Amino acid sequence: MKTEEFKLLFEAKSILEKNWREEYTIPSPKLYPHQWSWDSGFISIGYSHYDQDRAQKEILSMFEGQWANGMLPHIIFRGGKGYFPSAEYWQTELSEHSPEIKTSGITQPPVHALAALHVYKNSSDNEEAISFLKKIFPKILLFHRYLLTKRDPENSGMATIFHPWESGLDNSLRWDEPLARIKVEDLPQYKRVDTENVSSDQRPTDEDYDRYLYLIEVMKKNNYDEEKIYKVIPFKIKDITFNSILYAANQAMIKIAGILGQDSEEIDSWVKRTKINYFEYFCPDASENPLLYDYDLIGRKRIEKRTVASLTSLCTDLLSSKQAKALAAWMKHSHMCKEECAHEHPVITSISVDDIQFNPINYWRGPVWININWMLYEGMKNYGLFEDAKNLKKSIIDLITEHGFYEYYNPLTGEGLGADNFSWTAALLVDLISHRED
Ligand code: 9WN
Repeated sequence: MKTEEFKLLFEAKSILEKNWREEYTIPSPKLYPHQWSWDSGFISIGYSHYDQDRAQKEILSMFEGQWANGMLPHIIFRGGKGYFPSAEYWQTELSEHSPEIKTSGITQPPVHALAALHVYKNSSDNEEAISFLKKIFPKILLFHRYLLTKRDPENSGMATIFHPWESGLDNSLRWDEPLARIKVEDLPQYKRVDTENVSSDQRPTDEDYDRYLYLIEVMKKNNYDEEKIYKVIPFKIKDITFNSILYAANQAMIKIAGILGQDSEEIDSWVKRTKINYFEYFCPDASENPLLYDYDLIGRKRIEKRTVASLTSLCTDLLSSKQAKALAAWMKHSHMCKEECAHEHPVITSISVDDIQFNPINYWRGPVWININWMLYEGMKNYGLFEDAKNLKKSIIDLITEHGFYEYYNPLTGEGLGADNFSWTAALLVDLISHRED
């Protein structure tokens, strides 16, 4: 390992060490003082390269928040100060399914099976890893069953999200139109704290926050009962990224079932269902336009916004190699702002750089996010695009080397934005540096 890489690895591990809290990791001390669901998945992948015990604990502790109906909440409130909406705001005791431990009432992309498989593959103690898989497998199974039943009354093989925060890409352009439909009524007074920590031009607008909270109010009024929520909530999306991850996670679950010698019939049937309907929902005419878009169940149409979400189907094995190549070409043309960049970082932006709404500093509306770049790097390898994957990996590492471990980055200057000492940036860097196969 080169000295520079060694230093970077040391820094990444120190950030994870600072953010570690005995059995889980906070995303960042500044903005996010609790445990977040998909963050935990990414973080455990980092640990899996040098601390198997922590990697296992990270995922297992996240499932302490699992609801009796299988729902895995997006936050477990762990007592940290300074985050809103707080546990008191969510009032999850309104649901008969919520656990003793305080959580939010919505979910996030199901990356955990993928993470668990990484943990197993990178483990030094195989016996421990098998015992970990035995514990985690039934919990993830319950979560996926929840997503493909309670969140999929259409039986499509694709889960529906009820809130932009469930997508993990909170204020993406994709949600502008569905959110604009919402008439916010009777919203209790509240005070944002995120903009006390991070400049408001890097965060969602107040109007968006009103809508985010209004959606929570609708869920509370319906006691977090999915059947009732389905009938009344004004935001119902089959999200392309969420469902591409879910499909890949189900395939990881089939592998885990194989390792444990368990039956995978139910998971096989989910995968089959997704295969049948995926293109119908997201891209009915792939030969005309290779981009895949979310499906808005209320607007009854695809949300045709040119964002990085359209590329995340590279995480599945559902594309033909022609489609995968077309996506990769579009990615280069549209998402890597090489020429305008002060620093030459052809990493992938969250919004197409030629979109009129491209904003280099606002959250999911332009900046570069490391978890998404990492997923696309993995996705390119799925389709044999090794040269592209190798270049992307180098660019991610260069960006972090030059600008540090941030939540997101300005693609025009490379400047780090949002929270600093960000855990998944550190963890995925560890994973990238530790990969030897390319
Ligand atoms: C709301 C923790 C989370 C990530 C999300 C990211 C951001 C929260 C917020 O931070 O969302 O969940 O308050 O902005 O959008 O992907 O999991 O890192």
